Amino acid sequence: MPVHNSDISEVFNRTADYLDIKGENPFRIRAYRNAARIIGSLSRSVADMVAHEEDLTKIQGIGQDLAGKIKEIVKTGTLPLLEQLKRELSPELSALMEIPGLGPKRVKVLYDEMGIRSVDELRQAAEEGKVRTLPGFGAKTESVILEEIGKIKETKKGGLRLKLAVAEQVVEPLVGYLKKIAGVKEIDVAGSYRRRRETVGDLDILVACGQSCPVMDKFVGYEDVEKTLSRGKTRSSVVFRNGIQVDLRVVPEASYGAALLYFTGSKAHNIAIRKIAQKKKLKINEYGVFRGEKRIAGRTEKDVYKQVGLPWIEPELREDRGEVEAAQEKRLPRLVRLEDIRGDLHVHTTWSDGRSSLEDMAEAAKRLGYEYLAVSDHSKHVTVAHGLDEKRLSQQIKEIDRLNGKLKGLRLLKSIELDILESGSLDLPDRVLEDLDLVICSVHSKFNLSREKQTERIIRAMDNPHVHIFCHPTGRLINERRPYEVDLERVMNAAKERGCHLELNAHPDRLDLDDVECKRAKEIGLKVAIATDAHSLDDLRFMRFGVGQARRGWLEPEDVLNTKSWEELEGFLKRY
Ligand code: DGT
Ligand code: CA
Ligand code: CA
Ligand code: ZN
Repeated sequence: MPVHNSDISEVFNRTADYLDIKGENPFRIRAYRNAARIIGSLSRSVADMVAHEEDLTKIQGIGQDLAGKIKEIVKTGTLPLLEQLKRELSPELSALMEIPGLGPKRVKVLYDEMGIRSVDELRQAAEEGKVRTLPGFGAKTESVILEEIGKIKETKKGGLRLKLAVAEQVVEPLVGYLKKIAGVKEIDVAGSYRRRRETVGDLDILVACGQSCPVMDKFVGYEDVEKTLSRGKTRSSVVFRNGIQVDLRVVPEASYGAALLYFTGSKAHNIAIRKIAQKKKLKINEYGVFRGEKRIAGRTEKDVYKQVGLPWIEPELREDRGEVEAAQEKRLPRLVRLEDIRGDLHVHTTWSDGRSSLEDMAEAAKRLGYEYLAVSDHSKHVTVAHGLDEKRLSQQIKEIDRLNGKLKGLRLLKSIELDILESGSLDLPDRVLEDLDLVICSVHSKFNLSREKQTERIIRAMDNPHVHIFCHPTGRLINERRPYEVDLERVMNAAKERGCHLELNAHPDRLDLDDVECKRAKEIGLKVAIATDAHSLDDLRFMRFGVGQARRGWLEPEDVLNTKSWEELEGFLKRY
């Protein structure tokens, strides 16, 4: 059974966590964390590379030793070291570390001081008021822990939602495999996946094929399938080994469009469409549009929409957030597309914590057809990322000038990702910012300020007339870290007043701003920069996730800064 990159990364991270709790050598721990990060952000399947006997050491940052461990994980799904650590300490420490606010450091204290080895033991100790007595905990932390334990129970009930990028890694090979089966005429992944939601609950695949097509047998026999939940002629459900449920439905060609519309959803959109159909005395379902007994549409989505008097609606809009009314009034947006994007405005290189060189990043951007690429390494306050001080920044500027002299067709923009300090001041002086084409800034620490203080801090940063873009505006990490407390509407209005812009960070773990916030930014009249925050060549391809989220937020090319040519963009970067 193939192992996904995210599984490998998880094994490395777990191993690092356990070593941390055991109090092992920090360098050894860091090596595992680096490996997790590198594998987690690769766009190629490592299991595939192993299957093709490719040399893993050609992956940047992977040496002989790690290559051997990766092969071990691909083969067995785990590492002997991790299994031994689990036996030695407790297999349930992983679950403890997943509680927000409880990293390996705190779990170590719980384990060392009180011998807590599982979530249940922790809950009991917290309920008895014992946790607050531990060094670095306190009554507040104790009550937060109890609250979070309650939430785990709730989300477990609702089931795990997979990040879109992870779902993509699972579903693309599956679709490739199903497509090749003789008799398959059409295939689409419907549901939330097609609507490009940031996470998906399950995957809904739709196939049109003739009689006696073996697609169902091949589907349940697919190598990634761990369990078959149900199996029928027209519908089967299976669970993949990473826990995701995949439904396959087979429909006749004449109903394909109606079924695609139905299973793409959202449910709220479907209900809104059905209401319109009913007013026209039509019946609509997954088989077609019917007047009495007669099917009058069903072959394509477009036919179905047409019969209810609507133009085709882009899947990303189908959330019943005004798209049906907009369609009726012929004012649907012309959503931004990946091809509209002319450059990336936030990337890192080996000058700070990126894993690819400046020159390699430039070449990769050229291959993507970009006209410009902003080199925005971290500034000095972010020491863990080797942030640049004044001196190194001016060295980098010289290097960019040199490269710009020889790169044809791509312009490297001189940029920096400033760290916003707790006070709202920035960590490099104004005189160095004057030499840059683009200044972006973000919050990397002190996530727990009050809403008022966090909002003030960010607005104060934008008071600096050199700042152009405020990045990953809520700081959230999908499924991992909630947004910090901030009055985003105030931040947006302040940005607007100052001629600043907001980023939609396209990293699939962030997608920050989210869809609803993008729409709000547009309504306020702000422009959004869709940028990848790439730390490697492969990461540059995260742009597609950002574009998906922007489309869900109704953004059109004119709402997005990096659909403009550099000449136009330069105009937009003038502060008021
Ligand atoms: P997910 O899987 O939670 O990320 O979200 P979806 O949207 O993929 O939802 P899912 O998998 O439960 O169902 C796929 C689509 O099927 C859904 O978007 C709309 C349609 N659908 C499911 N149940 C109903 C229903 O009760 N009524 C209507 N009108 N449509 C439904
Ligand atoms: Ca679904
Ligand atoms: Ca489903
Ligand atoms: Zn960054």
